[in-house]
Amino acid sequence: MRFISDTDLILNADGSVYHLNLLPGDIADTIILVGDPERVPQVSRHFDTIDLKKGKREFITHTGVMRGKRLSVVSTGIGTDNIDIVLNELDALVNIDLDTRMVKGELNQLNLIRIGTSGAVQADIPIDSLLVSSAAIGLDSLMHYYKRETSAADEELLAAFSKSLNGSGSVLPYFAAGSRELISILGNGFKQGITITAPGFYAPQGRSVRVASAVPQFFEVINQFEYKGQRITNLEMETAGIYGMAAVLGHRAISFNVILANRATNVFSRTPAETMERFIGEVLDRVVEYT
Ligand code: R1P
Repeated sequence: MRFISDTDLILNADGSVYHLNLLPGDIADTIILVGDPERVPQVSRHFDTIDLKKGKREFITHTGVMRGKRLSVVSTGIGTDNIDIVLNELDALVNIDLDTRMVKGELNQLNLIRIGTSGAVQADIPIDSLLVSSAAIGLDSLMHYYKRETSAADEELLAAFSKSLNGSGSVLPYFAAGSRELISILGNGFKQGITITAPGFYAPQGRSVRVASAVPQFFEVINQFEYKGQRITNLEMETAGIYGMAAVLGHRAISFNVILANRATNVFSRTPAETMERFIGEVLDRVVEYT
């Protein structure tokens, strides 16, 4: 077994992982991931007890118990660069002996459940609805840095998408699927589709404010792309990283997208806070019952 050096995995003076500031016993094996740190107390106020509150930078963690089920909620901030940090450090907490710096013999598997906001790209996806990412296409570069296996079918879809988006090609996308098991259990009954994970909010999601986009065909391609009956449903900034990293590390992940905007109809929710509150409750009910 390989020894993990002090700089490959940095620990704080108290032995906690560097960015999350957490010790191994601090997290449950079912973890809700949210982008906004202010969403952490919104989730944990549904717990019957909150036993731990820790944080550093944008990474806030609350751990507690809801109807007998131990749960953690962790904020990731925005983007897949943060997802790289959060998933590696959560994994280290359960799969590396932080005293000996050796990988543990058995894999400890986490359930990672994202509840995030997102914009729909199809006119028929209602505002204030919940959508499950069956898979995601990453337009960021995170998963290009990890050795991973992808299926021929996923590669075919990716090649078709890449051809439509790029033509000559400056964006190198990757494909990452969620946990089939979690999606069939927790996502049952919700609309599903392929999510695009973007490396930014404005031009990388086809928005033009003051500077012209270098990829003017972006929105049209995403809206019209279809491959063997599958289409792209929404845009956000973490899911492909969560699905890709969960798969390489051996964890199970599902991403719930609270649809607050529809980019095809240019409409934004009038009740974003209420909508988020409602779906946090619905997702937690399912998590407590089924995981
Ligand atoms: C952009 O406003 C942020 O909102 C979405 C995007 O993925 C990005 O993180 O998710 P959260 O609401 O979970 O942060």
